[in-house]
Amino acid sequence: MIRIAIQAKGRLSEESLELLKEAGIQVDDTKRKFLSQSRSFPAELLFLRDDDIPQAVALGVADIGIVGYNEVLEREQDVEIVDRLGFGPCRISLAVPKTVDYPGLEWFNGKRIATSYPNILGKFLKEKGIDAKISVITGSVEIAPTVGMSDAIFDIVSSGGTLVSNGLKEVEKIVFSEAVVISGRNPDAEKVKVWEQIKFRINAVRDSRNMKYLLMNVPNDRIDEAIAILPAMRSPTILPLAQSGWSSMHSVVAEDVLWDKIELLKEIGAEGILVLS
Ligand code: PRT
Ligand code: ZN
Repeated sequence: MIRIAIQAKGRLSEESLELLKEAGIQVDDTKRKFLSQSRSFPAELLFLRDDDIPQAVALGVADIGIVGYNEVLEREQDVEIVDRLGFGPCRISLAVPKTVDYPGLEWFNGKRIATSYPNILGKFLKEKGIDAKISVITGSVEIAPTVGMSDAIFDIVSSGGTLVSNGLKEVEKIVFSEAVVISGRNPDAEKVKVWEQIKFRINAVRDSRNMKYLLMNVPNDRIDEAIAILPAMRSPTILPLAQSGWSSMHSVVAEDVLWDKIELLKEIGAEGILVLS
């Protein structure tokens, strides 16, 4: 039995649950408890605050965890990043009041910076030789300059809307984050085997999210050109149609190039094009 720690409630919890569910690790989340056993896989889910996930994994309370990379960096626990998941993208940035005529990092010398990420910020300032005072605040960091608690902030930014509505501007992007999978340093062999299974499933789910299944009819004398347009995972599937001179072609195509490929396929005479998720 492998134990997976995920965020109980917050920005990463739904997507973490959804990803595990698509990977065949389902729990009855309507009755979400602190610990829930999966009905479909030898795993149990431990629901925690995101702040506690790196430590839970480092201590072996959970075997693996899904958490923001920002928390992994901040908590400085002995864990390994084994996979990047792509959801929950954000950055941790330095922001100053929008009226500041910002000259560069030296502006922060002698300033007070409010943050919930003192370790990451402390290291960064030290590395850059900036002498600033760090004030640790756990919530609503963005209001600190307005109420006179700090001159600047170091906080998570996603769309940037929160900064703008608090009269701040982003001046330095320091860390880029996304949800990651972490594991302890020395998992036992049995757990590694189960984890490899989960990893395979997660990768398959993640890959399929960005892929589309494409079906079309192609004149037989243009098949070589169609294959050149559509290099699939191995190569496209081709089936003869009842109507002579035509074949049906099936392939898997990355979403970001799908429409360009379809234009090229139309130019070589492909018809009846269908796109499936
Ligand atoms: O209760 P718990 O401790 O588990 O949750 P939490 O409140 O500490 O974290 P939560 O649920 O807010 O975020 C979980 C994780 O989501 C973070 O650790 C990041 O990895 C990731 N993430 C992605 C974000 C954001 N985007 C985000 N926009 N975390 C927080 N924000 C906040 C940010 O703090 C700021 O207040 O959203 C605001 C900025 O958003 P924009 O879009 O206005 O720039
Ligand atoms: Zn938290």
